[in-house]
Amino acid sequence: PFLQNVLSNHQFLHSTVDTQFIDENQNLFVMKPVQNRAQKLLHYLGHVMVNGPTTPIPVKAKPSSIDPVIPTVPMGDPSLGFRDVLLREGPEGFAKAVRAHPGLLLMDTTFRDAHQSLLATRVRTHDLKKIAPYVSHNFNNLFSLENWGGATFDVAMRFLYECPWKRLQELRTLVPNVPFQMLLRGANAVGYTNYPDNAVFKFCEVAKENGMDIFRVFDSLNYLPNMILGMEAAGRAGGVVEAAISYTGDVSDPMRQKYSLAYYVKLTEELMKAGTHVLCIKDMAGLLKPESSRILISALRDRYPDVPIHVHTHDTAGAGVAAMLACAEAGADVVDVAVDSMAGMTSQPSMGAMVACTKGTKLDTDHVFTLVAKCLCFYSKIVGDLAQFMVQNNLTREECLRWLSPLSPPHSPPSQVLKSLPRIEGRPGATLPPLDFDALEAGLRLLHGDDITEEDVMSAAMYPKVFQEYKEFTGSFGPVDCLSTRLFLDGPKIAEEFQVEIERGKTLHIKALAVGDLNKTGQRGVFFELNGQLRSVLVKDNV
Ligand code: 3PY
Ligand code: ZN
Repeated sequence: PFLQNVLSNHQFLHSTVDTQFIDENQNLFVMKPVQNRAQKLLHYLGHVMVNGPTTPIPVKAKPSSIDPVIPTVPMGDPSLGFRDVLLREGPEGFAKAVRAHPGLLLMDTTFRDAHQSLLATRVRTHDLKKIAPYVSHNFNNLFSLENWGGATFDVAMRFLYECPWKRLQELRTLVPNVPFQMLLRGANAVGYTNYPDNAVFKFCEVAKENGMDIFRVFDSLNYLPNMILGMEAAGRAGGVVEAAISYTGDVSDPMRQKYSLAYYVKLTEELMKAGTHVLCIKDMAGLLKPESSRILISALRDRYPDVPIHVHTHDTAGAGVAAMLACAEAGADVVDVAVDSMAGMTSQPSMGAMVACTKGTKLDTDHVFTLVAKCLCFYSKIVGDLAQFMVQNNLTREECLRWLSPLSPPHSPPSQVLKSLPRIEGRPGATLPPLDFDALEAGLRLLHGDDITEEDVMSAAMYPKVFQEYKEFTGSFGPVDCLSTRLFLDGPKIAEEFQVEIERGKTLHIKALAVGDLNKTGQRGVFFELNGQLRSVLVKDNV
């Protein structure tokens, strides 16, 4: 905190004081961690035992006390998959192999969009790692496994206090054979804002180095300059470029002309010119019906016989399986599904249903139904940000509509949306000065010490404040990503004994002993046994 105060001090920043001493003695600012990892984790557990979960859980559901049963995998390497084709033949060869594949291919969204849609992106790396070997061994014929991008990057740091890059690295080691796929928000990369172009290019480069293969690039308004920037960044990094058209309207309704078939055909033409390896239709609102699917996909298939077509939908209205079957029959090569326990509603259609519906037909996915059904047994809840906002603020539908109406074009001119905010002509990133990665890294080293990596620099470039808070949190509470999800959310019960592996071969044996009475300063002592020795931490009671 002292250092932050110095670095945000106006006089300090604007050099109206003599800071030469600081320039010459920067080592004074490299703070050594005051506690070791074990003590920090005890501090975390004590904090949860006294004050409850550190990450907001939108419903009052408690994590199950029954540990999930993890299906076993055979010894040895998993069978070859499409990633082996990609590594051998590059993005163009991969696209050809996908087109040449006889049956329907699937992308499994369980590790990203499914839990983003159903569980507010709260599935932790700890749990993903447990099921990853099973996926690698039994789902080796997937087109890809979507496991990154979208909100996962932000939420990993903001709410789960874990490093999104480490998730990617660890899953890559566990799943060497299935291509990894991510969602890239065009020029907004994995954030909610505009970044200088070099930040987007660097981001894709580092993502590729860490094991990402396929970049689904979209812009929610289909703004071509933003999409093309993201496509260039993914392509230059050596990734498979999958340009995604955001679908809205209804191409089967001749009365709806704004987003007509002609609109999608024209956009596809631009994306093909920009050199996409794979074309995606991204039906993020679950609007595709069997008839609109047939019209759209067969029109694109006729015009572009060589490009793989990949379709993404959400099962919000319950028509997902019917629509995806129609897409596949009309010539789509790949559709998105999630494992059955994480499918349906606002998530993707069920993998089991697609596997069963295509079995024995020319679209056979070649997946074994019983193996699909065995996957994941996570806890479940639905969170819609808007629904939550309405409930928290006690808003009726009418009040909410009144509140939203100045924001919804075309009823209002843009001035009501922008108010007094500055206006930018053209693509915002084009006029932003390049990001100085060296200066950013130097600043991070000053604040957080020398173990700042290239990946950390990218996290800070995307989410400066979230990264800062994540480093502060883990600086005080240690590697909480090593804790099981029940311990992370709920802490241990008194007298519970458990192990925490903080690194390969280094395991802490912990027993929770007692929570003490409130003292005069509003704190409680929490007592543990750590590797056979008594330890205590003092925790402020916030309740
Ligand atoms: C995201 O940007 O996170 C999405 O899932 C968009 O559909
Ligand atoms: Zn989606």
